[in-house]
Amino acid sequence: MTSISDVARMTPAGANGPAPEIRYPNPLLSGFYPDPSVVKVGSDYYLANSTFEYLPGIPVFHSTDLVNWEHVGHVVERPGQLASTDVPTNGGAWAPTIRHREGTFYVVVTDAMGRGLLIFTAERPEGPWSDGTVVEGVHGIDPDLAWGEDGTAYITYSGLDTTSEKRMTGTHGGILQVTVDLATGRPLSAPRSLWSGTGLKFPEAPHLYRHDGYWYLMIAEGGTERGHGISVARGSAPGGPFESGPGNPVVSARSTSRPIQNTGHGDLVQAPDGSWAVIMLGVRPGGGTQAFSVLGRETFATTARFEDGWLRIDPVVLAPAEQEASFADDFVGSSLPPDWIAIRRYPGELADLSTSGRLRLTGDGSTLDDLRPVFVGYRQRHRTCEVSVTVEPGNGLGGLAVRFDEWHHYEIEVGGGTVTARAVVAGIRQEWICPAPADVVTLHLRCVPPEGSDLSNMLTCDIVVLGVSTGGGELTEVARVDGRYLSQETAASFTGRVLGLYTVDGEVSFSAFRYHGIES
Ligand code: 6LW
Repeated sequence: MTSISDVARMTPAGANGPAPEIRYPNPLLSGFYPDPSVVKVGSDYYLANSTFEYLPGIPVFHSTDLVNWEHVGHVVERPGQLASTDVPTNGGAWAPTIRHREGTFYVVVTDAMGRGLLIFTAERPEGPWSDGTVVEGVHGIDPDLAWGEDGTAYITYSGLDTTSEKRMTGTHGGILQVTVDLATGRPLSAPRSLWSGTGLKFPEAPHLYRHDGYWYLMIAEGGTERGHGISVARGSAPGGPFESGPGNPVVSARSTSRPIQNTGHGDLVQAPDGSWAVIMLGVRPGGGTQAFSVLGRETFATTARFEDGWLRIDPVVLAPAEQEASFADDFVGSSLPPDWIAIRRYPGELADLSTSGRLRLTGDGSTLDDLRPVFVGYRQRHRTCEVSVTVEPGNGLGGLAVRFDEWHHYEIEVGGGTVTARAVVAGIRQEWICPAPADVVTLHLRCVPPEGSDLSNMLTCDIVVLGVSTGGGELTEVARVDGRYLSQETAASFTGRVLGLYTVDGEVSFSAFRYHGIES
């Protein structure tokens, strides 16, 4: 197995350009971990991501080397911090910025289509974090927080109003800035326009940095799809004026055949050796020509440097830390590990772990088509993976699913003596039904590379195989579905695939959850 230190020594042939040095394992965080923000506090680093409608929200990771990251907590871990209960899909926690000043950690974030622009604070990055203070009257996404030399707090943001779903289709106000009283959330100035990029669509993800006498404004532009990139400007004050740098966008995978695409939306940080790194989002599409990103937007890292007073950022290089990884949950603790997530509610509201070795979920009639299914999930982290769980449905109905959102999900479920595999794509559904082979069955979900060399196979990303077995026996395949419909490009949600256990009716017992992923 390749170790992280082996990865750090490898230098591959570069696709589209000279081979860059590999300093960081990539992905840095596999699976749906978009919009990363990072802060250095002494010799410690903390990283936060968007979570949208999933809870707990905004995971916080810790590292001392920017290479190995440990999940230490969540900013959002109790009701009321976000308006998550009824938030529409793609609403919720969008694009946090994590910062630290004078002993306090700050996360500024938009609760899109929810509470609006929020400031959370904590004494420790693990939490507890505050209830969140609304920045009244400031409507935008991707807020950044920076302090001027006189201590003035600047919130710089992207002028897309997500206060309601309707407004999302409105005009884009470019990069804007207000000064704020962080204690009350009260804006102290009217929104001012700053440099908004080179004219590409969706100028967003602004961050301000002070370095060597300049204030640098780094933004993403081009949209969060294939045109995504990062552009840089500089000025002599945090409020500008800013002058655009040479060679913008300074990093983008657009129109290249690099394995990591959509690179952009990043945050700059100084590595322990004094060099610079940008932590940013990207996707790993699979399949020919258009290609489909089933894991959603993940977190990557790349090297950067200041040259002639300007920030240069190297392309992101694929360098998985390990070729294979496994996760098992035998449901022995009193709560689920923090990697489990749920939709518009907390896993703890759903999971009954009172019998060691079993997770019991009690259905309320809602299905995976609904906004708040009885579902606890684990992010798919590898494009090729195998998942299984043993299910005892009793008089209920429940199963194993791969979900992008309520309009896009594939699942296999058992109940009433029947096994049903189902594919739902944009509300269009197909079912495959067979008799249940036993009262207790193991359900399987595999994401495998497409077989065969005909064009339709080459164009797609993976095949999702849904099957059933009993007592450790052979798997009976119930359905095989083209995976491209559960991808960033087709589902068009901001999240990624989540593998999960769900119950529709009755009390269903799950045991021996297994995930095995292979880099492919
Ligand atoms: C986020 C924006 C973006 O607010 O997508 O890629 C939006 N960047 O900056 C949702 O993640």
